[in-house]
Amino acid sequence: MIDDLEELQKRAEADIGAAKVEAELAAVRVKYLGRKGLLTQYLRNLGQLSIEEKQIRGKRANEIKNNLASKFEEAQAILTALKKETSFREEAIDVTLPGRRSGCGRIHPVTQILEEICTIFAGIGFSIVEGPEIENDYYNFEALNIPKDHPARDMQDTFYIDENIVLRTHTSPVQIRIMEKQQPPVKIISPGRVYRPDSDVSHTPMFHQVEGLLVDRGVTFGDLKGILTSFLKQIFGEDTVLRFRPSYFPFTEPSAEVDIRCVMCQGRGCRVCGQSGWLEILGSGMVDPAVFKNVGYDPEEFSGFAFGLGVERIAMLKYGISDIRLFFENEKRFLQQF
Ligand code: 2U9
Repeated sequence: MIDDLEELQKRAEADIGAAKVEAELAAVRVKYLGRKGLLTQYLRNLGQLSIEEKQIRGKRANEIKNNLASKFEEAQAILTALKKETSFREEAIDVTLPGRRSGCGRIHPVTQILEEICTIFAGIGFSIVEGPEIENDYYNFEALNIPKDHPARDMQDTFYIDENIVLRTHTSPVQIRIMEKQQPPVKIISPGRVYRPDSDVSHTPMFHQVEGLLVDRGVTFGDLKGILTSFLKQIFGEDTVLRFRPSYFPFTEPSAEVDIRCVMCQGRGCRVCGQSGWLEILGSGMVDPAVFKNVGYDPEEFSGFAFGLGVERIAMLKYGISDIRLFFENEKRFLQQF
């Protein structure tokens, strides 16, 4: 029996030594010293022995109990210290590490081009005006001589909010609103977001336009050519070659599209210009007399020209980007190039 007691002590000491965390140590304490613990039971069973045996074994068992109690205390102190040390290490902040840089923001490439276009026209004496992105049928279509049955009114080309309210499909309504309020001379550009339900490599449902309008007495197609030539040479370079090609818009007559010699292949023909050697850059024309009548200008007294361009398209051609959607994905590595 006494050997069992020594054996019990040895095992208890081994178990204490093996406990790696406080919870394990607590389990070992219950195993030996708990109410149903091995040593507790041993002490309880002493009553069955003779007085002499009881004295010897009882004394030894109590010695072992006290010894184990202090071993538990020591182990407990070590594990508590270890836990503290581990948490200190895990939660430690290395104040010598370099800080994390938050990175410096920059102007979006589309905004850069938009600002560049505005700066050029401001330099030629145009004022910059803005207006609502949600428009009614009259300002977006009717006043611009786009009748109800015109293809541009088709549901496919316009986001309708209801029968009368649309997301503007161009910034022209801004110019109608200005002309309603003031008499010529008018010399304005209207930059801003416009909306059309199109989506592919060269169309997004929202894009940016800059439109321009110059109205005065005696404005001619020659003025249109002069101003747009000056603008395109400033934005694409002094050597830019351009051509004016007859076209049709409901709000201008006559109308012309302006092409520049392909910036990728210098006119030899490539994928970007569809082998034609030319790139369509903007639309333009002399303001249709019907539009002047709608705003109360006398078309006999005043004439003017107007033009419109897509900002993303200019940015794509200037930077050689083949997919317009890249501008709106906000991929940092793409944006950081500009
Ligand atoms: C008023 C009268 C006339 C604006 C014009 C264009 C031609 C044109 C397109 C270019 C590419 C739109 O962004 S795009 O898809 N625009 O071709 N815009 S003339 O004419 C006006 C504007 C306002 C009062």
